Amino acid sequence: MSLQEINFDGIVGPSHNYAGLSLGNLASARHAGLASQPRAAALQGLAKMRHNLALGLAQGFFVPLPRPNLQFLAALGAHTATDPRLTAAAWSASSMWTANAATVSPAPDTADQRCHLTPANLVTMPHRAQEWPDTARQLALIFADSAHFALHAPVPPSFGDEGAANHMRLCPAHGAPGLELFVYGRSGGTFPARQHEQASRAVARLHGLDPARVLFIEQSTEAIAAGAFHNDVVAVANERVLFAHEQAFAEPDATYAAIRAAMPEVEIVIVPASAVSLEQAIRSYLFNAQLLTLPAGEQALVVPLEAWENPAVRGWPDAHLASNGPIRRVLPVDVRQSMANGGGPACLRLRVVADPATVDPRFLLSERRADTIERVIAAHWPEAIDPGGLASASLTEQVIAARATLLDALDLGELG
Ligand code: SUG
Repeated sequence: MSLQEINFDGIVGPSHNYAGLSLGNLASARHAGLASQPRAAALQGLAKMRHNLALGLAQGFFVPLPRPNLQFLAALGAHTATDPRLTAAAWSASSMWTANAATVSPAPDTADQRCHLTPANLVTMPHRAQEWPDTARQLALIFADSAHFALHAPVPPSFGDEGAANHMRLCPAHGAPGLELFVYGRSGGTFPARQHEQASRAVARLHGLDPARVLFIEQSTEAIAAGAFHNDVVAVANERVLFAHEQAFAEPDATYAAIRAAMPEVEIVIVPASAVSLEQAIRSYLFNAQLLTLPAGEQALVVPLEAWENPAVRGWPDAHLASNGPIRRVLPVDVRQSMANGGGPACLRLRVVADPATVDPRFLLSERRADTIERVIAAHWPEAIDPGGLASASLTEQVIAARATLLDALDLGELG
């Protein structure tokens, strides 16, 4: 049994568009109404997956959910011409951000030594709340092996749960028992706090975690007000390393002390606001990075180009690399189409620690499977979508057919 981290990225769906649906997500608001490029978006996402595969890392994927979601509109007594916001919600390709698909507790952390997954209910935003039933169907296929995986129902509303985006895990090595950190927000600020403390506590209980190996941490209200709608916009963890902005947590000193008490070998890398302001961190998504352990054992930070090319932000990685800190490589990737909707490299992936042999192999990426996916995207994904034209019959037909072609090419007809 060889446990390793597998990153499951969401393939960007053919209906990817900029409708400005997410209050508190500044990039989504800034790009509202602009034309999107679904084909380029999906190819960028695939290139990121290939990049990580080439580093020697295990890579999986989730396929896009069915869009437009006509059942969602029907349940509201609506149709595509009722209200442009509802239409945009039914068309949203937001399931690409699989960090919000579920919370995952690897087997070494749980009472029954199985990997536990709870799909996120995403109740704060209507366009996201429609995701979980189809996400749960996909999880049930990928992680069908019940000797190794336990799948839960989502936490009931009204306790908002946004999944792994508000969950971090520190451990000596992926396959060893870890310390799980659940970050929640307190409501009442300018923007919605999407992760409810009770949702985090429910997930920890349902997953059978040892209370001594779990911390519940409040996100700082200033981070949420500045546009950190998820904790993964200001912090990321991998094995022994926690990489966070100085203003990520409500009570930073108490938080670091509690982490150190539970895991003395932790290396906490804090970026001070004097080096990168909260505003610059959120605009560049420096922290919405994949912190990965490369096969040789060193840690690499996969950052969006926006962070790498921003002179005000770039000084920090340059100084850290020169200081021989725990992050040894910084690798930029181009996911601009996703970034324009507030989704960076970390949002696009769900981390699962498992033996790849226990996962449905149809969802694991190889160069060959990547070629198949790329061919389908290049031939069938729309080149551009104007959010004003979402309901057109020809676009609807194209988007439905594109997904069906992908499922067919991947032998995943049962998700049709
Ligand atoms: O929920 N954007 C997503 C971005 C999610 C990023 N995920 C993580 N940080 N893990 C969101 O706000 C934009 C939709 C629109 O405006 O059309 C959107 O849903």
